[in-house]
Amino acid sequence: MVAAESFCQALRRRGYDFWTGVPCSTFKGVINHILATPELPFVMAANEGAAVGLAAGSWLAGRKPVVLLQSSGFGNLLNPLTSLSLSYRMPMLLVISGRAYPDGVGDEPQHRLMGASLRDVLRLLGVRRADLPLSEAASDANRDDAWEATLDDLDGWVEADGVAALVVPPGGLTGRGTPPPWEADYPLSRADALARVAAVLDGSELVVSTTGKLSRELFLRHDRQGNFYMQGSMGHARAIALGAALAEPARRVVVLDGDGACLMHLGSLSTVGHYAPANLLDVVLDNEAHGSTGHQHTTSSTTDLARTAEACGYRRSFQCADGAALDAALAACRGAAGPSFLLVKINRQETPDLPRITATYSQETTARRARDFVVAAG
Ligand SMILES: Cc1ncc(C[n+]2csc(CCOP(=O)(O)OP(=O)(O)O)c2C)c(N)n1
Ligand SMILES: [Mg+2]
Repeated sequence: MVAAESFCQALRRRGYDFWTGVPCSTFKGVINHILATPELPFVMAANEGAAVGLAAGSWLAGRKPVVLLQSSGFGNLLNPLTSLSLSYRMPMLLVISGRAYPDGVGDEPQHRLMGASLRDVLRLLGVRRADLPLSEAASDANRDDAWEATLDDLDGWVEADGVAALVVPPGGLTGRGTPPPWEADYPLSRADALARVAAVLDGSELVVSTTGKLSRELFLRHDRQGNFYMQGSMGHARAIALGAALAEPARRVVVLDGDGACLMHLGSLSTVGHYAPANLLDVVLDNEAHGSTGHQHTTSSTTDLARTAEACGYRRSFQCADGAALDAALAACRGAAGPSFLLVKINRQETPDLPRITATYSQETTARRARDFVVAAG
């Protein structure tokens, strides 16, 4: 284990002065440490590909960038990595949390393919990779030397205008788990908001829920065959719901998204607005944070997602900051032609020990039971 503070200082000593990325729950400590340290200015990117763009831009302006990401975010990063940083030789250091790495074993199933492929993909691309060396013995005198030597090797590659990647196993970086304080607060929790939405459904809807704690909360309290719990593919719940809504116009489809996920692939709001399925209800539970990874802020506090949806062509759009407003908006959407958009401001209260859906349903089962619900009942 390497302390977040020592790790960040070691990068600063080597001249890294532009930090960007997207959080991972196993990086909670290090990202929260960075966010709480003014000498480590961090730009929260909408997605990992955008983080590579930010890093490249900072290099154009004379900086030495580092990008933090989860291994599952590597897919988002692949295009700008290959066609920008590697082809233009724009150096940067990637710090990747290795989920189900390196053998694709353990962790949640959605991490396994990327976990098993990451080493080979990095090698094929010519990215210099090293794994953060971990010592079992906390008292191992050589521990510090080992990881500092690893950093030196990767840094040499970056200094030669290459892209280098440090892969960190879960628990490899530790730090303060608390995010910076949050000024805003709202009466509804994620669980409260879900209960109010669930209360107005008539049981015929296909419900597509986003990755992370939202799906786990829905599973705990409102499990039903018509729920498609997405774990992974962050930011694509809306596209999945749109595909279903367009393919089966007679069926009401509800998407339950988070602010971080909505922002990650914001373009899908425009696709919904353009194709305007009357049978789509789009609900974003907005805690202004990546709640599932430790409440690091998103950029939703300065983006009016309700007006964005309206501007994209949604037929109606509401912003709800409490239970009464949410109930009124849900009532206004009932029976009305969509697409309708509900932005629900929620607080950061979390249900402890949420169950993992995969402990009950395999991902294959989750997908097929939802499909059977739509197709058989259709
Ligand atoms: C491509 C990708 N990058 C990062 C993650 C890690 N991750 C899982 S959930 C999550 C936060 C989601 O935030 P939001 O959509 O606002 O939902 P909340 O957790 O706040 O309910 C992140 C960053 C991921 N699963 N996939
Ligand atoms: Mg959120």
